Amino acid sequence: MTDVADRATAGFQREYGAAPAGRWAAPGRVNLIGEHTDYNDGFVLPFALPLRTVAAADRQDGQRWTVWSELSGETITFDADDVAEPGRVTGWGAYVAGVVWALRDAGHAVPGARLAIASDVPLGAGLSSSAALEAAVLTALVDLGGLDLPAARQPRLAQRAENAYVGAPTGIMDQSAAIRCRDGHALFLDCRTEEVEHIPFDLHAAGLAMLVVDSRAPHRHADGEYAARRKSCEAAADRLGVTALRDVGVDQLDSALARLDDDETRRRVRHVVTEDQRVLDTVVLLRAGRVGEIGPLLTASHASMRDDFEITVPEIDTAVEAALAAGALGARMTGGGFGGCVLALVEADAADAVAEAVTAAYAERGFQTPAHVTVLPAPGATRLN
Ligand code: GAF
Repeated sequence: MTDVADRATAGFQREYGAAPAGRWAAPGRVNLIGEHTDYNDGFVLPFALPLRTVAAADRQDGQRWTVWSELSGETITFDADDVAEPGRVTGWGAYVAGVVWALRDAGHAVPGARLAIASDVPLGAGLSSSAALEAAVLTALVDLGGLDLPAARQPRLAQRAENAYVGAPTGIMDQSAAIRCRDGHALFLDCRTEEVEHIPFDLHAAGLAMLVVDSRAPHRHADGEYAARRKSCEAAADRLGVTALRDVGVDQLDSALARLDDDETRRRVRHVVTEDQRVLDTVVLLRAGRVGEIGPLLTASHASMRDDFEITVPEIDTAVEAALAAGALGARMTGGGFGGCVLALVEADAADAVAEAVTAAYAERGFQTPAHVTVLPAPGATRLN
């Protein structure tokens, strides 16, 4: 297939009969560790994928936005009235309109624009295609309009587009990854302060590879279940008298659990509190260059998502078990859950064998054949030449 930036440029040229003023790319992500911790003010450690969404764009007069997407083949147009309040633009266009709405709502003079969008980030695989789209459009509009919005403040705005315009109650991890990640590094993000540290993550030097397996599991009730987990965490924080579950340390976990009266809530809290600690422990190992030693933390994170947070599905658990049985150093589901992808940390020369073992385990259980790829940490959103 042609390069994604070329496809966006060609789409722009065809739709609008001119060359774009520029092209802006933003990546999908995987999360190395720290799941469902972001909306609990906790810690996450995602890295950007070499799969990107590209917006080719230029300004147009007036408060009008015209957007072509290669995925649907449609061109949509909306104006200032449509972005006066959330809800008027729906479907994929809502992610674009949401960004325009959030920028205007924050007081920015958003330029009218024509955009053409192409993407290599698969939809529905839990690799944050929506944040990649938001980030590509946001960086394009910020540059085209010369808006005063530094990169560190952009994720909150893109998250607002998703929460308030699209209506998905996500945390800030995916937008932060799409915008702030660096090549060769994982992004250690404190979701309360939004402070980041770029942690070197050199798989190659360690003789390792990161295998990403798309479970191909249909997202079952993902939206409702995500919202339910978030609610239950917020209710627990309330009952414990803390701002967010981030404020409960692992050393306080037992006493916190003793103050909660139902087992399900106790398990949800245990996941979040121990997961925050696993992120911190992973960062300590990576800072010391001990990449190969993070495997057990990844696997423990998976067990916690499976048993305590209850967000895995049989395809996902099968992929993790098969990868570990075939020699992976660690494996876990990545992303919001109920489908999506599994990460397996493997010796570089074992990647194929581990992938084959997962495929064989799938065949045995009659699941749809999974897709797989090995990835290295890539850069966040950027303007292309
Ligand atoms: C989804 C959400 F969008 C993120 O904010 C995060 O909560 C993640 O699920 C789970 O860690 O990707």
